[in-house]
Amino acid sequence: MTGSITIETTPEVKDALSEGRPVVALESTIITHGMPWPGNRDMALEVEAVIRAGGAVPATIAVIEGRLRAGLDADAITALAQAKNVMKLSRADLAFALAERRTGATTVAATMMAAHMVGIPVFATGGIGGVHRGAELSFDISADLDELARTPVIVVCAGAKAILDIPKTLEALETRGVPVVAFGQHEMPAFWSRSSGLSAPLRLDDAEAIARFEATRRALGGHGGMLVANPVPAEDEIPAEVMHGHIEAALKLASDKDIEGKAVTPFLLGEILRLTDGASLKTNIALVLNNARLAARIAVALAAADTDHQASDPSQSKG
Ligand code: PSU
Ligand code: MN
Repeated sequence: MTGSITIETTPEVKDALSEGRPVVALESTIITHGMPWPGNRDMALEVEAVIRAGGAVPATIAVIEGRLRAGLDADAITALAQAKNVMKLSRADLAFALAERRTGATTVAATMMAAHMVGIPVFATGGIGGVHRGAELSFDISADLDELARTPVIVVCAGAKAILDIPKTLEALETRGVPVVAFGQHEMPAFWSRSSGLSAPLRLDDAEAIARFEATRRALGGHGGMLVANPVPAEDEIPAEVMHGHIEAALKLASDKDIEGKAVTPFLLGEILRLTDGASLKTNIALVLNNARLAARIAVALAAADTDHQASDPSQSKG
């Protein structure tokens, strides 16, 4: 039995894609498992507004009652933000949710899959999954890393959270051939903080340069994704020294409570929210908005480059 999955798009997303206009994909796990209600809904709607203001069309990806959707309207986002028992979907279980008619939020990995299927080249999020601390014993390495290796979508994040092992995450990305580009600074940002103490493998300073790099990767062939690490704005950051203690406390509690598997990241985020008295959420929202702004600029630059390319090469024209 073979077949193809239909991705349901809103008319806005469908028109933009068919006309080659810029579109930015957004994940939904950050809504259902990353932030509490109602801040999660406010964040999701604000992110979409920022992308529109940047001249691109937002497409939030999720599985709603067994249907894979790219583009959710405000009512659908609000419903998802309050829904209970939403699955957290990665590559391993995206098809399960479709087959079993479940509702699920897509992680970075599953969002990349859907974005690529529908033809969206860039995606904005907060943080990616990575190599967890103690992974040498737990084997807890996010499927996001393998997805970045295989699926050609640019993921704009604010770096890897310091709840992860950032050096090991960078090593794993390098092994998988994933370029990691810090935006506007040499240092790898660490999500709530602008600095991680580690230098990023690559640095670029504007969206056009990222689009040129991507075009060259495509021309070279056989590439997967790219990770753009965009530091949180200085006025919104929580310095690494302040986060350090909270992260250690959250990790200890997770270990005492034997939190495992998919539950680890949501547990740590919730604990850090509590330990910072809500400050981590404010920073989280600010960095996602900042990433959405950059992703829109990259989408605009990519669309302009495609148009130029078609104009100069008649064989590439859509006629
Ligand atoms: N980082 C955040 N918020 C999130 C996530 C990461 O700050 O909500 C989510 C993303 O969807 C990411 C996923 O893809 O967690 C990684 O989960 P895991 O480590 O279980 O692969
Ligand atoms: Mn994991």
